[in-house]
Amino acid sequence: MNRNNSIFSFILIGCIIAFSTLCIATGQTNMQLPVSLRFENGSEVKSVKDWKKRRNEILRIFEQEVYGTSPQLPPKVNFTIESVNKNALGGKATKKRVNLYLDKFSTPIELLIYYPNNGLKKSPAFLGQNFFGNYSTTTDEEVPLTKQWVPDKGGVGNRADEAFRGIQGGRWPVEKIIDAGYALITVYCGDIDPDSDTEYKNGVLRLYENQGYTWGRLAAWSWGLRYVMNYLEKDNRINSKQVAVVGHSRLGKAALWAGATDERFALVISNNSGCGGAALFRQKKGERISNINKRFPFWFCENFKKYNDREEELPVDQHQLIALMAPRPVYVASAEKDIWADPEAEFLSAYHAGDVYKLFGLRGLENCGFPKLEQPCHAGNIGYHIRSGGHDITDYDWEQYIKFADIQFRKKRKKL
Ligand code: GTR
Repeated sequence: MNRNNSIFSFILIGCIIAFSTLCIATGQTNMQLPVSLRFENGSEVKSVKDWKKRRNEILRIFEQEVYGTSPQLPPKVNFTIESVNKNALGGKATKKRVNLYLDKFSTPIELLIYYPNNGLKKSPAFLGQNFFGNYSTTTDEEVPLTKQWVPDKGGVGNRADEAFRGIQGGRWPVEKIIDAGYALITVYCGDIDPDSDTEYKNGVLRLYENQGYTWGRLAAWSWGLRYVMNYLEKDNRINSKQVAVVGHSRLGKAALWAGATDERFALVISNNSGCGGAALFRQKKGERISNINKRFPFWFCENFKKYNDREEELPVDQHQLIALMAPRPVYVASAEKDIWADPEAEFLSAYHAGDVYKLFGLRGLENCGFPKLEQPCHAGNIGYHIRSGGHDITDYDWEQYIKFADIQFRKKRKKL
């Protein structure tokens, strides 16, 4: 290569990098994304009324091709109150343990609930699943070890163990949440269905076996969150119109699907949810469909395997999953070093959900662009931030969720 050629190549590569950086910064992409505001028959979606029909088309595709079909929720919620401590966190909170039962043979779905003792009758709330059992979220010995199967790192030999108590406490800044005036409800995803290919006989999949449902584990966890919502509607200390569903990573994927399938969730928060969560499949820079189907063949429905290395053939992409939340607020968060979840793909998908919000006369991320680290975008109805650090849910993330929820819920609270 002569000198002129190499200078030319150097400039060309520089221009390409600068151009793609600019595109991401403005939210543009040259990926061919499936169009949300066009019906399957090709006609345009022009009004909110049209969108309600189009929404069903998109929901059905996600159900058939990605997450699988799930049963209706049982009409009744059976529960027992296991304990109440009105003087938790030095008197700031009431702590309650509630067990939900799907049938008399099933193992309970155990809820650990903290309500703020701030004199308000009903509190807005965050509901989130945990990875290893409620005992892993706290050093508080009043919370029993889970009796369910736990994955490696959550106990010993797949059984909960005292030595693992509180191992994920850093992900649950209860005091911060209580101080901000929110209740917190956490539940172990494995109480709903174990995160394992071989242990599924212990969860809700067994209850509905041989009834033709195609759900994978993510849909089962989402279904469980919805069942918890049935209970929250009966809990007189929770403002069930202001429940934010939040999840990290695989549980962020489940939180998004719960928000898409159940409009009772007033705010939906996906933390580092990546592939099968907030990230656009078509970006193909982080975890791909073939990777996730290989490592976790039980998370999605069987049809989803058709799209291994064939992302373009999937009739939907994740900006449409985010759009299914509209007009409710939704929040996507990324972490700089979480390349596997692909922050750009998470941002672009949140950005491209904006056309549906616009139809409702609401703002998405159009005035934001791909932000710098620790510069959250909270101005519209789609929130986004990217923070420094890796794959995790941190105090910084929670602080942003609280701020965004404050803006969105506007704190219309009744006094006792
Ligand atoms: C990874 C998986 C991701 C994400 C993550 C997690 O191994 O590839 O999709 O779900 O696990 O849940 O921590």
